[in-house]
Amino acid sequence: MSTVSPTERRLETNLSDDELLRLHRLMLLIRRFEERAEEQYTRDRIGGYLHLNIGEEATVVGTSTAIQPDDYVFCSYRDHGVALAMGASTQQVMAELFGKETGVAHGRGGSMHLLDVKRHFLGGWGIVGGQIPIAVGAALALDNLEKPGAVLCLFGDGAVATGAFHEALNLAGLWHLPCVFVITNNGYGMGTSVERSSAEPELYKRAAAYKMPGERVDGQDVLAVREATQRLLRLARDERQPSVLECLTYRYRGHSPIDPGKGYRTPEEIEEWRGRDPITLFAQRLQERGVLPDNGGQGIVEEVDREVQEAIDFALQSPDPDPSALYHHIYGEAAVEQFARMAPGAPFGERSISPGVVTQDTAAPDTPDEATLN
Ligand SMILES: Cc1ncc(C[n+]2csc(CCOP(=O)(O)OP(=O)(O)O)c2C)c(N)n1
Ligand SMILES: [Mg+2]
Repeated sequence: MSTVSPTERRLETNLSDDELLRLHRLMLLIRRFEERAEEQYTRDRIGGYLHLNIGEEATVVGTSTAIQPDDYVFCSYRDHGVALAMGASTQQVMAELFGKETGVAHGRGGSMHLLDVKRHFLGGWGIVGGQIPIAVGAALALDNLEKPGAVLCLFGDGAVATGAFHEALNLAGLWHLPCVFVITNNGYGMGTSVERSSAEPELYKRAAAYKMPGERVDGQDVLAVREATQRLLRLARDERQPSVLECLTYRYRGHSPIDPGKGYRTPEEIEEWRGRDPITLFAQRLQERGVLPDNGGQGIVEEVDREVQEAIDFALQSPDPDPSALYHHIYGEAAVEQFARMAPGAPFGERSISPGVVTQDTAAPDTPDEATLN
C-alpha cells in the first residue's frame, strides 16, 4: 500500500470553535466506542462479526457530518462510526451490538446492520457492494419525487471490484442521479491489497468511465474529507451531478476480530500509518489554534469514556428480544403497504414512485399520490 502524500493540506476553515470541537469529540467517541466494543466481544457479550473503524475516524466523521437534513446515508458493515457520527444514540448502538431489544434495530441486525431511519441513516449492509445499487435506487426515488436531498453512499476499496459498483454507477451517471459515492480506501479488502486486486489502484479514476468527477483526498484529515464531501453533495443536490470521492485511510486492526491483520501487512506499514493518526493530527491543529480546552482536552476524553461506559451498562441491563417476536421489525409498515399495492405483472411496484404515470389496473388497490422516503 502506498502511503498518502506527505503534503498536508492546510485548510482554512470557517468552522466555529464549537463545531471543530464537535468533530474532535465525535472522532474520540468512535475510537473509544470501538476499543470497548472489541473488549466486550472478547468477553463473549457480542455475537456474530465486529468490524471496527479504528484508524478511519476522520473519513467517517468528515463524510457523515457533511450532510444536510434532506440527505440520506448508506454504508457497509463497518458501520458503528457512521451510526454514531449520524447522531444515533451511543447506548442504542452498543445495545444493538449486544443483540438487545433496545438496540437501534431491536437486536435483529447486530453490528453489521445498524440503522437510524429518522436521522436518514439507511444502514449498514453486509454484502460487499450491496448497498451501492440500493443507494442509487434511493437517489432515483429522490429524483422522481423531486425531493431536494442527495444520497451519500460509503463503501470499501474491495466493493469497487464488484459488478454492483459498475452497474449502479453507470445508471447514476446516465440518469444524473444525486449521489456521492465515497470509497473508504483502507488499502485492503480482508487480506488482499488494492495493488494486488485492482488493475488501476487509483480508484477515484474509475469515475471517468461513468462521466463523473472523481477525486482523492487525505482520509486522515477530517476537514479535507468534510470539505470535499460537502462540495460534492452540493453538486449532486443542485446540479444532479453524481461523483466519486476516494478517501485514503487505514484500519489499524484486522478485518474483524478473527483476523490479527498482521499476516499481510508489515509492522512498519502499520506504524507509519499510526504516525498519521487522524485524531492526533486534528488535536494538534486544534491546539495550534488554541481551541482545545483544559490540558489538551482531557475533559472531553473523560466525558467520552463515561458515555461509552454508560452505553455498556445500558446494553448489559437491556432485555433480549422475545423469541416469539423474532419476525417483528423485519418489514416496516411502508413495505407491507407497497406489497399490497403490487399488481400481477408489476413485480417491483414501480408505479408507486412515478406520480403522474400510474396505469389503471383493476387488480390493484388505489395507488397513493406519491410514495415517501422517510
Ligand atoms: C459479495 C460479497 N463477497 C464477499 C464477501 C466477504 N467479504 C466480507 S468483507 C470483505 C472485504 C471487503 O473489503 P472492503 O470493501 O475494502 O471493505 P473494508 O472491510 O476494508 O472496510 C469480503 C470479501 C461479502 N460479504 N460479500
Ligand atoms: Mg478496504
